Amino acid sequence: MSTVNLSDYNVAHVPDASDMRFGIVVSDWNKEVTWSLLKGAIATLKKHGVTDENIVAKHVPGSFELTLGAQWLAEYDDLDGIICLGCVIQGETPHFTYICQGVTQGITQLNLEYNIPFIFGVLTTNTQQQAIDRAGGKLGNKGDEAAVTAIKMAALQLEIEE
Ligand code: DLZ
Repeated sequence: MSTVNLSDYNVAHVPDASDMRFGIVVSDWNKEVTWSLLKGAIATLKKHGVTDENIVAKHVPGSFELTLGAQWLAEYDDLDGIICLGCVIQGETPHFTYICQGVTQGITQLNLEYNIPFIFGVLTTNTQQQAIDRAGGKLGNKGDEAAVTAIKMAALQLEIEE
C-alpha cells in the first residue's frame, strides 16, 4: 500500500494568497503533534503570500472544541477560510470515536452554514507514531495540506463569485 506524503503538492497549482486572510483553530490536546501542524500550516500560508497580520491563530483545549472555536472566528473576524487542526489518537475506550464523529460533523455543518471554507486538518490515528509521521515526520505535514486546501477553496470561492 502506498502512502501519500501530505506535504507533496504542485506549487504551480496553488493560487497567490497575498490578499487572503485566514483563521486557524488548533487543539492543544496532543500538542507535540498539533503544534507541528500549526507550524506547517503557517509556513505554507506564508509561502503562498499570506502576511502575518492576515493569519489569526487561536488555541482550544481539545479537538472536540474545534467546531465552536472555528464558529467564533467566523462570527467575529472577516476571513477567507478557517483551518481546524487537531489530533485524535485511538485509546482503550470509544472516546476516540465520539470525538472524531463530533468534530467531523461539526466542521461539515460549519461548511454548510457559513459562506467560507472550514478545512478539516485533524489527524485521526491508531498510534502516536502515526500522528508524528504526519506532523512534519516521514509522511509530511497535514498542516501543509490543510493550508493549501484553504487557499484553493478561498480562490475557488472568489472565482465563482466573480
Ligand atoms: C478527552 C480527550 C481524549 C481522551 N482524547 C483526545 C484526543 O486524542 N485528541 C483530542 O484532541 N482531544 C482528546 N480529548 C479531549 C476532547 O477533545 C475534549 O477537549 C474534552 O472531551 C472536553 O470537551
